[in-house]
Amino acid sequence: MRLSRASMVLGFLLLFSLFAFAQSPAPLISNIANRTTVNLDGDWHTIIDPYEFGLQERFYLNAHPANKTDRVEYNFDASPTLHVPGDWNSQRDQLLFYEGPIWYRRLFNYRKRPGTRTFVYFGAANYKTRVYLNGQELGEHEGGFTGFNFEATSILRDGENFLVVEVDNTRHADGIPARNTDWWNYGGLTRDVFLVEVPDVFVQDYMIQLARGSQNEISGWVQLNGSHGGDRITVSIPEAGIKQTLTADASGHAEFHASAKLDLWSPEHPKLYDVAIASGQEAVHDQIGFRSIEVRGHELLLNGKPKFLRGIAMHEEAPIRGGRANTEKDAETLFTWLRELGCNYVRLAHYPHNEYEIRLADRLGILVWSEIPVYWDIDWQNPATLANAQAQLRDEITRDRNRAAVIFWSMSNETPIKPERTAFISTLAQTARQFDDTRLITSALNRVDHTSEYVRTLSDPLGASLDVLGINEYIGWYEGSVYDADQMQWRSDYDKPMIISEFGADAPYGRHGDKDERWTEEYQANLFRHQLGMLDRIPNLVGLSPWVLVDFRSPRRTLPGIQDYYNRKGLFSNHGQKKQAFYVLQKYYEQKAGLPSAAEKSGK
Ligand code: GCB
Repeated sequence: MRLSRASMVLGFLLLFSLFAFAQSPAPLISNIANRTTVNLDGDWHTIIDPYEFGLQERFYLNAHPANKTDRVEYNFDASPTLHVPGDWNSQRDQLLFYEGPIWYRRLFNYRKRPGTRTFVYFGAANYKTRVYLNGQELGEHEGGFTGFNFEATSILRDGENFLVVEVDNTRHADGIPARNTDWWNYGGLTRDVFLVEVPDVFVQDYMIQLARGSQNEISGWVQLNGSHGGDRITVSIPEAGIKQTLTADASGHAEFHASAKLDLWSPEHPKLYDVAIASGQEAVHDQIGFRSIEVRGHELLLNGKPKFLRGIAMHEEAPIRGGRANTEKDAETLFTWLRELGCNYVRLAHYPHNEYEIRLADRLGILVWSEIPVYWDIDWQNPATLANAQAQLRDEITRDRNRAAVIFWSMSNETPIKPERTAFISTLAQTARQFDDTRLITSALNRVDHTSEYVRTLSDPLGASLDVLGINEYIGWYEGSVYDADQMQWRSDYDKPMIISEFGADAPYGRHGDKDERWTEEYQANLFRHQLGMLDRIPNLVGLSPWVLVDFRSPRRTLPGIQDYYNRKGLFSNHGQKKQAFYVLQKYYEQKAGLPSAAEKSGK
């Protein structure tokens, strides 16, 4: 068959339009937990598509053969299910290492209500996602750890609807993260899926926080969706005696300022106020804490007073059952363990964690470092990669900027020093400050100068763009000996607070030996003792988050009998057993908090 030039051009244009005009998600709706929703979690039928036939075969049509001669080579009804929310790797043995697309389908009944708009909301899907409703594309999304939503109002119908979602966890050199990390590349619809029902004009998002540096002035804004201006919005915080009526401008935006004597949120007293944002028929409720977080020289001030962060780093991995953590119960288990350790702070590595964790941190009074997965080396010079990182940052901040627990936005982890990287991350820092000027900006750095054998100096130019400096160091594990820590001095070119954001050693639970034998609990505990001694001599130190709360899965950790695809630097094993180093750190934190030690309490 010969194609005419015109039809080739047309074909090309059609193809181009498919890629160029794929819909982006609608602006993210915040506070999903307190909206009217229909939960679409459960067992979804799935088709694995390693050779990427799904698009060509139009899986999104959920088609059935129209007659006996018709060729339809796929069948969702006859295909196995995967549970949503959930990664696929830990649900089916044959998918443990799978990287590629899997298509999901969910049928649901719906009854449309007049005056209501409906969005399909995904808490997260790793990594690229295409969403189709009743055979029509709603749009696509990139990034594995942030929420996204599409408006579905005009495509939804009364009665049965079908939602088809392609999720592809292929790693990409220009992705965020890029191809190489130290965690499992869990694919799938890893967080809850909802339909969200809102009025025609609705409260899409808001920020209600203390103004930067203030302890009694609340300031913020409300953003309506569907407004042409003039809508009235009432913000009330009854317990603080605040009730204000605002008027939306032509873009649906309204600013808010109020002074009040507030009972401030802190780890010791995690006070949350009921806040209501009402407009038209809608009233969105939230529970919001108010606290200030600032830097003065190299001090970190919470509510105006110096604060020391007794922390731990953790991945979003479910304890005991394994796989991605994605329920309230998972969050409760992890936070119970870190509280038992004596923490008032957690580094949520290396990507935005689910909202259950952040909400729980707010209720329990655990301060949070939240991070986007700009990890190791990425495609620094690619504008699309920067736009992707900025979008992930925007959606992370949109979801969590009303949570008092979150004090740090972290831009990156262990990135190599080079001009294009410093420019990239500095741009991200600016972006973060535009979205939220009340929190502090940080990054975990690990390139330091060896000024002399026992002097390390932080002079990374990125330090200039940060409020707080995170340092990952592995003295005694990846570098030198455990005992080097006894003499090590730390300096910084910046008069800024410093956090040791990682140190650690691998030890499978129950593996014993003497304190100088690698891969033993004794080695890990000994390393912690020497590290903690060193940390006490760092003048700018405002906290630490050793690596890591729980052993976690990683495909690069293959050592048989020891790692077996787990990074073993946890203080807990993945089955929840405490290693010796747990008790070393627990004791240190008791001293830091001025508490009697467990041994003193029991009178031993
Ligand atoms: C690091 C990384 C972390 C790794 C850890 C390790 O520096 O930030 O993601 O898992 O070291 O165990 O090597």
